[in-house]
Amino acid sequence: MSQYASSSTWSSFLKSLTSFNGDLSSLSAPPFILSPVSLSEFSQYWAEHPDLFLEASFITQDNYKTYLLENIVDDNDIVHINRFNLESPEVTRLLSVTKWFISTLKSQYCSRNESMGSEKKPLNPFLGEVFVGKWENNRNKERFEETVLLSEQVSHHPPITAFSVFNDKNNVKLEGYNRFKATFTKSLMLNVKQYGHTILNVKNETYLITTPPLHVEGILVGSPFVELDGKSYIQSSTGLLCVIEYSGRGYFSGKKNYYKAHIYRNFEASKLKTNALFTIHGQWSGKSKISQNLSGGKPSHAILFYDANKTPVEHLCVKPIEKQHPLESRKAWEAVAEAIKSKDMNTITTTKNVLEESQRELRKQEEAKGTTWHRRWFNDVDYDLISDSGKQKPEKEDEFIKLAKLLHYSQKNVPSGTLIGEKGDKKDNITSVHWKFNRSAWDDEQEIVL
Ligand code: CLR
Repeated sequence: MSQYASSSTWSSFLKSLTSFNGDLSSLSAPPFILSPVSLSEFSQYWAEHPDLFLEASFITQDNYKTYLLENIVDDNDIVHINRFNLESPEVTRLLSVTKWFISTLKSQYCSRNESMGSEKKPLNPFLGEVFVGKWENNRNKERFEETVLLSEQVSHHPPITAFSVFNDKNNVKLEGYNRFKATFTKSLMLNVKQYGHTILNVKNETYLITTPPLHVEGILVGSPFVELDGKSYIQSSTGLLCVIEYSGRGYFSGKKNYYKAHIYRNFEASKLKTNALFTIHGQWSGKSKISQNLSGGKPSHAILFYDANKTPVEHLCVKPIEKQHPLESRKAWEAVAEAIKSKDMNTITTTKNVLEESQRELRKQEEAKGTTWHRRWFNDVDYDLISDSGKQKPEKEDEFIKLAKLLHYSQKNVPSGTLIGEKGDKKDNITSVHWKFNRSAWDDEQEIVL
């Protein structure tokens, strides 16, 4: 229990949650539960293991049989490893991408608990806020070169963050966007549905990645933490598919942060778990093991696949605040962040008001001029090919359309991971607008530097 949980400010905050209207920015929470970090920074969690982010690009026809296994070997597993049969570079690369994806989860969902003692309410990014930086990969500079992160707040209400992570040297790039909807249960648990998707591109292969629903526990006692629910998918352009199922303590395992991932030859095969080629299971915040499914669906001996606690993160390098552009997150929020750190409610309110007031002023000016805020590096593309919204439509060879077909994935603005025909997809009048990265806009960027 947090030392603040019994305070009167916390109990009146809890009371205010019972009339929550879905808009988190309208919740005024006591200072100890406020984070000085903006949501626009969360995009960095996609690559805090830059070596794993790039790994699939090093798996080739020549090394696919041994590459992954050499890198995961725990001494005790040697005898079992030789029995693994990796049939193609495509399969090995999907296993590698799965390992990287699992490695992102601890950063995405546990890092605030580690750095600040609990999950906290992040700063709500303003429209046009950007967060940029790079991983310099100094430990293996020759091979890795630098990986760049670009994150841009493309919508304020509702909050939508678009992002891109790319490594030009190795031709690996990722792009996506995220939005979420949150509701409180009667027992004051926060249920969160994520919207949006991410596409990873490794040389000639692409992967469609969906993000799972989650809930925040521990709010009553003042120490919130995240647990993942439901499923997420990694659909490869080769047809191969990884389905990941999440559960917390006491659902289908006694452990927190538990998951089970199955690798299938394709979507059809995924209808039967015994069709899985490989099964990976464990805790995404701890150890995971992998086994190969032998004929008849019987798993081989499971060997260590990934250990989140033995693989330290590499933090993004961000310019010092003095060198940042006014739209850069840490620069724009500097005064508010300082006030939050000193837990001074009055200064928090006044500094926040300054920022919000100048945003309102900008919106007013735009309205008067009949213009809208110019998105820097991302475009909203309308995947509804029938109705005309006046927005940009996807190109013929669009990767998202191609991958969505393989996964029978809904292209509508429904919770991430919704397949065609599932609840949500069946509703009418849902748009199909998704944010796409515009690389040439970044190449032409004059004002914001890394
Ligand atoms: C944002 C996108 C990231 C993954 C991710 C991780 C944790 C989520 C966050 C997203 C959205 C905001 C979130 C957070 C956990 C808690 C926080 C839901 C989906 C809410 C707003 C905090 C509520 C504060 C309580 C004190 C009530 O890639």
